[in-house]
Amino acid sequence: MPSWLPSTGPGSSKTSLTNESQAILANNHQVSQYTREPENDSLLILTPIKNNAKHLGRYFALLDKLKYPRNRTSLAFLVSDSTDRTQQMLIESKQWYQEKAPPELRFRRFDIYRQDFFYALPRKQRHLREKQQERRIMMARARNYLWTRALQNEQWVLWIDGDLEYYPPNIVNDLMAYDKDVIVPNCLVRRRNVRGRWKHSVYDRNAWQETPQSLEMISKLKESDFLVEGYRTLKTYRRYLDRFPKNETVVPLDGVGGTFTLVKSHVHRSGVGFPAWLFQHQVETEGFAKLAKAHGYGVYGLPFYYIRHVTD
Ligand SMILES: Nc1nc2c(ncn2[C@@H]2O[C@H](COP(=O)(O)OP(=O)(O)O)[C@@H](O)[C@H]2O)c(=O)[nH]1
Ligand SMILES: [Mg+2]
Repeated sequence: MPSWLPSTGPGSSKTSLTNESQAILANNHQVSQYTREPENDSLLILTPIKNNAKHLGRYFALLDKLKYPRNRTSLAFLVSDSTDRTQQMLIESKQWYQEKAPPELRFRRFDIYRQDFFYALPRKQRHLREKQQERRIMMARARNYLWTRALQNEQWVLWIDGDLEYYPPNIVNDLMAYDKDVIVPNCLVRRRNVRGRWKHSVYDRNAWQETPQSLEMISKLKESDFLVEGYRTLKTYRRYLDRFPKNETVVPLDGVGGTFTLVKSHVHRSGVGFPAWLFQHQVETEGFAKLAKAHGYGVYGLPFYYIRHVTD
């Protein structure tokens, strides 16, 4: 077993949480209305990945805790333009899980694809507004390469980013229970405030609902205008997942991110992928949500079901 992989078992330190984090994330039990026990369905987990070596130990530690049956779970990665040990570590983990690990840890399939796009953006620059359109188009292409190659007969596709810090073990069963075409939890991030205390806030601002003001703003755009969230210089008036009252546990969305996104496979199979061109002013995952809705599929979010992204 590669030394960087987590030792299995409940005490794994890679996924342990502080008391304060536990209190916030324990809320999930109240929000998930009921849990679905998977019968004969199967799941394909897809992760586009690039220079993600330092998060991979936790990535697998979290996967190992998932309650969804392993023998009905497949895993596929698309590695692009990576310059760190990401690819080598994935190969090591595949050898471990599929050849050496105890049978109950084996995945139905474990595929690693490599496709370079020769796109380099220093991690520090990846949130500059002027870089977003090209960066998100690259991501769209990566996601399309991945699902079109990896999807076989699975009923569910789960997109998970490589740099998540926490999600609860029962999340797949919980999300499936809502029985939606596309559904996302609320992806938070933990940052220190000015007084040095940890504070949780919404990380994934690609999950949003249109509002009368946002629709009004959109009506004045040129066809070639690209919209992106989270920039003071571009007000979009969308409603993010932290803007819902406590009684609205499941809400329709018009945009989603890809940090943790459960999709019924028939959505992708019917041709709904990730636009690598502007579709209703959006690309990639938000374009995907818009395209899914245009096809009549239901896209939903859970404002009070939390997962956590690493702190950049
Ligand atoms: N294949 C591929 N994966 C990428 C690329 N850029 C980022 N990723 C991966 O896609 C996921 C989301 O990217 P990330 O940079 O974390 O996005 P952010 O959290 O929205 O800033 C992570 O798993 C990354 O490792 C890319 O160009 N190609
Ligand atoms: Mg990320």
